[in-house]
Amino acid sequence: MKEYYDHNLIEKTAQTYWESNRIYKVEEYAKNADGNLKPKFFACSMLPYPSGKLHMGHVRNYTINDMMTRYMRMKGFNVLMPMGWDAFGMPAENAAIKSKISPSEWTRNNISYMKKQMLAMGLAIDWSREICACDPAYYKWNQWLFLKMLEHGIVYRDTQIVNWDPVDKTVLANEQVINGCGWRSGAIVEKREIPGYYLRITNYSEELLEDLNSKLKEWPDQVRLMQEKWIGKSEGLDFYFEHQILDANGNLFQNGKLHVFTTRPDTLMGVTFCAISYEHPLAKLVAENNTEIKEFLDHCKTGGTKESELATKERLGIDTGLVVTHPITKENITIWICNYVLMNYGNGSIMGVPAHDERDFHFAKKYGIDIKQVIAKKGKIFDKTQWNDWYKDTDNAYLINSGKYDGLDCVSAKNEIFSYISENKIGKNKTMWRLRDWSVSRQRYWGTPIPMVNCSTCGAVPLPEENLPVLLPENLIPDGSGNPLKKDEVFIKCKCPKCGNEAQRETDTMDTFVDSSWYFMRYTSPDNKNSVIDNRFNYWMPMDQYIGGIEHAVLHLLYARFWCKAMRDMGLLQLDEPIKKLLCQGMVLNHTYSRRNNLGGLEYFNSNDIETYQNENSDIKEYKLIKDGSYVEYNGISTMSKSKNNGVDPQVIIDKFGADTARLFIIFASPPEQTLEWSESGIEGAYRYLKKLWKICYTNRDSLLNQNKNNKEDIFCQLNDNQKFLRFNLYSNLIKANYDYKRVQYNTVVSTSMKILNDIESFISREKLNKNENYSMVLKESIGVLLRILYPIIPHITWNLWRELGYNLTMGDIIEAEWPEVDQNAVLSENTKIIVQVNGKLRGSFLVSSDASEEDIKEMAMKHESVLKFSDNIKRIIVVPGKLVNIVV
Ligand code: ANZ
Ligand code: ZN
Repeated sequence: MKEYYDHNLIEKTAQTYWESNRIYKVEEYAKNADGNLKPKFFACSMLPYPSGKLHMGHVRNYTINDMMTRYMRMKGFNVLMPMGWDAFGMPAENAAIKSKISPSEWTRNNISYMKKQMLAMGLAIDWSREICACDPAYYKWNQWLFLKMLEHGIVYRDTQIVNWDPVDKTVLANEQVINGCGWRSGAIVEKREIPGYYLRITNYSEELLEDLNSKLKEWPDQVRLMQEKWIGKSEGLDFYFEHQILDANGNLFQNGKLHVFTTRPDTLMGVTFCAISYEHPLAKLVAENNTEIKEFLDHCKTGGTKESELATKERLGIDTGLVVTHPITKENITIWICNYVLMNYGNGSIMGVPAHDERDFHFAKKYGIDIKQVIAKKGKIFDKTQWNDWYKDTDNAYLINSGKYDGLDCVSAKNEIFSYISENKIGKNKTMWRLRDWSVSRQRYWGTPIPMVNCSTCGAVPLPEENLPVLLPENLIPDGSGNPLKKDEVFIKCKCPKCGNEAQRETDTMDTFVDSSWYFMRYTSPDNKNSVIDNRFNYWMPMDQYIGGIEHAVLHLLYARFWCKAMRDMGLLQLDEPIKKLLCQGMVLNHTYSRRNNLGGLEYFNSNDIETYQNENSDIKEYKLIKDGSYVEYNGISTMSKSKNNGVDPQVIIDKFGADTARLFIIFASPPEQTLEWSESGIEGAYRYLKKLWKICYTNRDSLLNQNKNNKEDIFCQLNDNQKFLRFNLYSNLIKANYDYKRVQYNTVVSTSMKILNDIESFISREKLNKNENYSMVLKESIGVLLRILYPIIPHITWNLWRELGYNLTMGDIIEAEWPEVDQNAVLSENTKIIVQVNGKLRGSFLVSSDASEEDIKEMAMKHESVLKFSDNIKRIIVVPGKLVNIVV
């Protein structure tokens, strides 16, 4: 055994052993020593994008995952922790444009580097199940599932609206539209309709919503709430306003009915305008002979398609000069076209109630439309010049200015107005959903080719299954002017599967969310060439624990849920929800420093490049760049990111201190679900702890190695108080650690193990003169428990010490060692813990039997190591039986 903690050597040795013995490879239906089936546990981290190297967020995610699975393995579970690569997507294309290497080469290089880093972190991954989204062996099944879904009517073709760059003549992703302009050409981006494929996720709206509360009880509330909002069930009234508008042929336009959807029928008497979307057929009709309106519609078409962009857009509108009739008052109501009415929600048209809807309020104010208050509250005064949130409240509110409905509360008014509308057959209750079908076509190169062929006679024709996979050419280098597949003759040219004539292969590829919607299922059957999943799926699924960032709360996790349900309905599996338990780990934060440069932009600096000066006479700190002494500003703590230049490269930490230090710090610094503040001194503290652990084991190696007595029962009564006390503390702490492991409060597992090590340390120093067999036995027992509590967090050092100190001889390798049992005898309440104080200050504690006399306690306190140095100055000793001893000096 080496005298000093050599993290490099220890981690290399352990990792080499683990890899060459394929320690983490798992098989289904594994049995325990008694021949019984072990329960299974499938825990998985969200699939990383191979961007180049691991960042701290990855490291945190995988460390939590790794700790959990190592613990579960010791608890007797058959554990699967797999890993894969979300290897398709835009960044690879952007890198290719910049550095002229193919996305394939760039991606594969990154994967091999990041995999090395994962190995260096000592993750207990079953690499035999590795999945890579850009491997034909994987994406073939994307294509196969796509065709199945087409067969089952879950995939359909329709037009989609995309961002069109008129100069580069290409479709842009939302990220490529910057302030409404193309990122490369700078041209104003237009919206265009092109054909594309959709998945009918909306068929599952009701079930996706329902199951959130009935089947996902172990998901964070926050995620469930976000999904609920995203699905957006809304119950309201769908009715129409009558009108006399004629179409080009002189017939009543849409039968003289303008349909609207409202969740507030109680405000019907407050309608002062109606509004339609710029994409509404009526808008198109009026634009035909009105250039001003046509220009307005054209203007609305510019800008991105991103929802966040639409939401923050300035509210604009134009009066069409047309009117509809109010269903109750029969007054004329003007129709406006306005940019905040969405075509793909409700009817694409609304009744405007400026007094009680905030968007309508601002719109009406801007265009001088009448604002008519119809809802009032006691003690509140309505002010037309300013929006107030109570205007939209229905609680304790009542109707005014509403004729026969005056005085009714909102609920009764809703009912009354609904009765009127339904009796007159002008509308009915309706449920609207915010969720839209999932558009999966991307006009990009680096993705799964959509397995369709476009034939001039037969249209879009699916490829037969035996032609899969449609291979994506890997040698193309995009130049930024659109999808290179479009220019690849070899790829495009093919025969129509239906008529046999020359046809063109589809050049759109699939949204990369397709890859991540079901990859975790494939981990169960990764090598099956003949089917997408097999029997092994039933053994492992549903996933017991999923771990990843909250940024995936909606899209990825909703798509994954949908995908599972769709596969179920196609008869491929029998499962309603794929993921039992979800943990969203918190972000990693760090200090941020910046300065304005000459061009007025913000320039960020890494804390490594900064020196801090503390002004002696005040609290003010100053920050300077080390290289030239110039001042920078401290911006506080924020999420580690490239853009803020405040990242810490995990590799640097691993090289300098080792993976165990990095892991220990990350686990200790914060509970898994909370944010974690990076701290240099925290890293150093973790490193010191490992050195101390090593040192204590090293110094006592002889006692530990030579100790083979382990029949606790019959010698328990022979132990001295010190030994009993250590065991009492040890098992009390084990109880605490068990509790924290169960509730995934991992940071306090570390503090508990720090306490255990301190207890062991003071035990050793107290028993200096008393190193008999019992001493060694208790020491060995305690260190054995400590190593196992720590092993899931810091597997390398503990694996090594376990062997060096001979624990493996009786208990096997620590990886499969049984989780320590609490010795209930040691924590029985016949022992009482007495606290020792000197002048009221806590100095330590010891254990006495519950029936010890005051004299006994006094005597033991005097002998306590922390009191010995005061022996000569003791003035008084106060004993509170069963609690504490205070020594006054
Ligand atoms: C009148 C009204 C009065 C409304 C009031 C709200 C408050 P949720 O809850 O999200 O379903 N709306 C209907 N269709 C729309 C569309 N295509 N684009 C934009 N807005 C639309 O929202 C329903 C409400 O959003 C509807 O109720 C309608 O405005 C508006 F005091 O009708 B409301
Ligand atoms: Zn054909």
